[in-house]
Amino acid sequence: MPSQKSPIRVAVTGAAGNIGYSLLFPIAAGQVFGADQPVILQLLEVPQGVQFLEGVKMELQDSAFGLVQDIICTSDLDVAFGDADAAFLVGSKPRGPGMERADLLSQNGQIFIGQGQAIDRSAKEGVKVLVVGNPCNTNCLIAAHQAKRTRRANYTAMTRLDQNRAMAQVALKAGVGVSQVSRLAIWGNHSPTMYPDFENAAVGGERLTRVITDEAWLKGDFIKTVQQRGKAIIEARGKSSAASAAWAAIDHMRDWHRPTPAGEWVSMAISSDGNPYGIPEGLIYSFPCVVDASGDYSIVGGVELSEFARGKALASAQELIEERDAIKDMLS
Ligand code: NAX
Repeated sequence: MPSQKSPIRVAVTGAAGNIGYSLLFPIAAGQVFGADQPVILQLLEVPQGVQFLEGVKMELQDSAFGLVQDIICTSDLDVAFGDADAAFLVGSKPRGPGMERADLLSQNGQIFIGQGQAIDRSAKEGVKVLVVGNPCNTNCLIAAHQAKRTRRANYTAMTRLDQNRAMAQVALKAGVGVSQVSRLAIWGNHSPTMYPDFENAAVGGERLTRVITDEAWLKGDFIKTVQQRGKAIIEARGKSSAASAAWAAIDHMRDWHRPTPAGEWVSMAISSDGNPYGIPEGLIYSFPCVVDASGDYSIVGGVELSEFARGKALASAQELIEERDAIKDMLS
């Protein structure tokens, strides 16, 4: 029987790219917004990408998804973000040969100024924005800076892939299923400085550090493996993570639309303003969060950070301050 709900509009940028290809089908199948929630897909590409996008649209049509009411392929920002309820900002410029990090920040910054302005002009006031395109925390900061009408707190960046990677490593080490691992939050930037907080995590409801007592592994190889996982995948596969990144985006957005189950946390990179942990303000920084029944997130309070953890959390904040300094003209 067709769903009685009215459709929501979901914008996806960079939709013809690798992550886009893995992301669109689960959205269309109801795995993000619910099995009874119809969707209108509003897909954005650069003009030279629209032709490929038309091919993706044909495949989406051929999948005969009952929930998909329309598929719009465009390179017009206001069409893509028009009345959007949710936006996945995946498209960005990859780092080219000889390109400095500062060039990457500034070239992507320009994209996210334009997209931020278009979202603020055209999307729904409460649009939920997830920035995936790298450097995602700072791209998100730039886009959020344009939010005058839309809700600035709803501009978030993705560290869920880092959380999922950390959970998988812990599960492998402990010899348990990944569903046994909880409260493993990522602090900081989506970059090799981020910190997976194993000290507050649990395995099978027990403190992780009681289950995995190999402290040298936790403080050494574990953190390093999670921080360097993206690079390891490029080396092994010859291409960057795509399906796992898409699934992390699905997890992030799905978990932002439902109350977080008791005892679980979700990592979300959000505004650091007013955070209770002394992380410098004015950044998009990943914290352990929970989502309430209205679909609003908040930072988990009362998490104890050891001196080791605090050092790592602040080092990642320092990197974000440097990224922000590099694009400060875009925030004026
Ligand atoms: P691809 O290069 O396969 O696809 C990107 C797509 O974006 C291309 O089709 C391109 O035409 C399009 N695009 C570029 N600029 C655009 C613009 N201004 N407007 C609309 N579309 C635009 O990259 P893919 O593997 O899909 O990765 C996308 C982004 O995700 C990259 O920035 C990547 O670094 C980032 N990642 C972020 C992760 C995270 O955890 N936050 C992990 C995975 C991934 O590395």
